[in-house]
Amino acid sequence: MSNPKSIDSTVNEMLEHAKTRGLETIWDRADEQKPHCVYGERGLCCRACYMGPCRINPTGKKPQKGVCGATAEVIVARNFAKMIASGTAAHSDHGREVAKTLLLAATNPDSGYAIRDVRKLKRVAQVFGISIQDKPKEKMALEVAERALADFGRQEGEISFIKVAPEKRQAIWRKLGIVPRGIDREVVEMIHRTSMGVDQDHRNIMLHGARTALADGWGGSMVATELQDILFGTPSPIRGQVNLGVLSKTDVNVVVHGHEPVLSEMLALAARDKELLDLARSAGATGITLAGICCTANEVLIRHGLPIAGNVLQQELAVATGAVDAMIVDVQCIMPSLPQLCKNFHTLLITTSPKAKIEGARSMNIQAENAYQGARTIVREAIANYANRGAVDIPRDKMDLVAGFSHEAITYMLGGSFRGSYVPLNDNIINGRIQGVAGVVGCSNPKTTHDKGHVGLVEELIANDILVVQTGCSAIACAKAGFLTPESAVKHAGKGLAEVCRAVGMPPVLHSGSCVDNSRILIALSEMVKVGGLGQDISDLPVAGAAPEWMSEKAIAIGQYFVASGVFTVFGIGLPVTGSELFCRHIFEEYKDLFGGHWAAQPDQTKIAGLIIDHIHAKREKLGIGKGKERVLFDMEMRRQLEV
Ligand code: NFS
Ligand code: SF4
Repeated sequence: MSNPKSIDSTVNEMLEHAKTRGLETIWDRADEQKPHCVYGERGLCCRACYMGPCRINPTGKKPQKGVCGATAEVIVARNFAKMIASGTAAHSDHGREVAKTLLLAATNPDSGYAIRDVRKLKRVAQVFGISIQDKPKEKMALEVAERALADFGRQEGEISFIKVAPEKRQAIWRKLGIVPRGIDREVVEMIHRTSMGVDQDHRNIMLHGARTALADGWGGSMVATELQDILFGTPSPIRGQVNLGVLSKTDVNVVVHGHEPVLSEMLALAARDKELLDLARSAGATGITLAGICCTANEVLIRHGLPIAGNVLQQELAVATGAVDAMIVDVQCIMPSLPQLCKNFHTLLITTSPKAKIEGARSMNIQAENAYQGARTIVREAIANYANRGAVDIPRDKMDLVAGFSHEAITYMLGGSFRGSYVPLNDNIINGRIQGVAGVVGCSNPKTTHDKGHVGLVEELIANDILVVQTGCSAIACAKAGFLTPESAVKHAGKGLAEVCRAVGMPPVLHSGSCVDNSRILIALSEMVKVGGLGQDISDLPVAGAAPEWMSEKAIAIGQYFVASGVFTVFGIGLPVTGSELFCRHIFEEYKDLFGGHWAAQPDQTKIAGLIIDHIHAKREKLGIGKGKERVLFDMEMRRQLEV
C-alpha cells in the first residue's frame, strides 16, 4: 500500500475495509484539516478575551502584539500553561473519583468494592503520616481516602505525596516556591493567571505551570494510581493479548474505552458471572469477551490480563469490525465520531459518566454506589444485542505480551521477594549492562504514521541497552510490535540488557499501566535515587522521557511534571511553542539550570533516540560510571523491519 497510515498492518487492513464500506475514520478527517492553522500550530493565537481573537504574525511582520498588548511569548506561555491545567484537571478528576470510591469501600461493605491490597494501603498510610497500629483496614482506608480528598482542596501547605520525591528535589521545589498546596487550587490559579490581563511574564507563568503539573504527577495521578492499587490490587507481571484480533467471532464482545477503572473493574467481574455467561450461551454465543481500548484497557490488562483491542486511533476500527456488541465509554480520549459510526452497525454505544455524554449515544448514569448492578445491566444489554450482529470482519492479528510492571513488581523481578529493592537495577546500570532507563509514553496522532514513532524509538533504545518503561497508548503500540515479551530481549535488545532480561525473565520493555501510572515512574526514579550510587537527585540519573506521538493536553501536563522533576523529556510531532523564541529558549535551555531537566521537540524518532542516548551517556560520564557505549546504528535492513 502506498503511504500506509500505520506500521500496524491490522490498522491498514481495517482502513481498506472501512473505505470499501464508505465509513469515515479519523484519518479522513485529519486529511480534511490539512494544512493546519499555522498560528495554532505555533501557539500564536489567543482567545482569552473577545477584543480578540488575536494572532501574532510568525514572519516578524505586523501584528506582533495582541489588542491588549500581549506579546508572542505571553500568548505562547498562556496557551501552553492552559494545556497543563487541562491535563492536570483530567488526571486529577480521575484521582478524585478513585479517592471517593475508596471512601465508599471503607464505609459501605455492600458497595461491591473492597480493600484488596492491604500492604499498599499501609505504605500509603505511612506516607500520609497516618498511624497504622491496631487499626482495622477499613479505618485505615477511610483515613487515607479522607487525606487524599483533602489534598484536592487544601489552601496552604503541601500535598502529601511530595514526600516521596528525593530530598534534594523537594528542596529545589521549595526554594522555587512551587510545591503544590492543593491540587484543585493550583489548577484554578493557573486558569486565573492565564486569563486576560493577569500574569504577563512567560517565566512566571511557566513557574506556576510547573507547580500545576507537579500537582498532577505527584498529586492527582499518584492518588489515582496508588488508591486504585489499594482497591483493585497492585499489578504484577501478567500475560495478555493485544490488537483487533482479540475480538471474538463467537463470543459476545464488550469493549471498554476511556480511563477510570471504577466501572470496568465491575464489568470484569460481570463478564465472569456464571449467570451472565449462561445467558450469553443461551443467546447462541460461546461466551463473553471483555476487551479494552486506550487507558481503561491498560488498567484491566495490568490487573486481570484482559485483552486490548487497540490504542486511541483504533477505537473506530474496533467498531468497524462489526463485532462489537457494546462499547462502554466513560471519560477522556473518546471520539465524538463514534455514535455516527456505530449507526452503520449493531454496536450499542453507552456513555456512563454524567460528565461525558455524546449526542447519539445511550447515556447510563453509573456511580460507584451502583456500579456492579450497572455493569450487569450493561453486559445483559450486550448479550441481547448479540442477535443483531451482521457480517463481521475481524482482523486475525493479535500479539502476546507481558504487562503489569508496577514499581513494586520491578523491585520483585530484579531482587526477589526477600531482597527486593532497586539495588540490582542500580548495580546493572553502574556496571553498564543497562545504560539507563527511558520512559516512552503518550498518545497516537494521525499527523504521523501510526505507531512508527513509538516502535522505532523503542527499538533503537533497547538495542542500545536502555531499559524502556512504558504507559498509555505507547505501551499498546509496542505491545502490538511484540516488544512486550521476554523473548523480544533476545531479538531486539543489546547484549547487556538482554543478559539482564534473560536472568530475570523480563521483557526489555516494561508496561507499567495507564497514563496516570506515569506516577509509578516518578516513584521508581525516586527509589533509584534512594538506593544510591547514581547521584542524589532524579536529575543525576541516566534517564530520559519521550512522547513521540503525543496529542492530548494530558501529555503536556505529564511532560511538564517530568521536566520539573528533573527528567530530560523529548516530544515528537512538534510543540505548539515555536511562535516564540524567548519561550522556546526558556523551556529548552533555561530549564536546565532551573530544574536540571528540560523539554525538547523532535519529530523524527531516530533523532529522538539519538538525543536520549546522548543524554544518558552524558549523565553516565558525569556520574563517573564510564563512557557510554558506541551507539548502535540502524542499517537499512533493520529499518525495513519496521515498515509493513
Ligand atoms: Ni494518555 Fe490514555 Fe492514549 Fe494519550 Fe489518551 S488514552 S491518558 S491521553 S491517547 S496515551
Ligand atoms: Fe487579544 Fe489580549 Fe484578548 Fe488575547 S487577551 S484575545 S491577545 S486582546
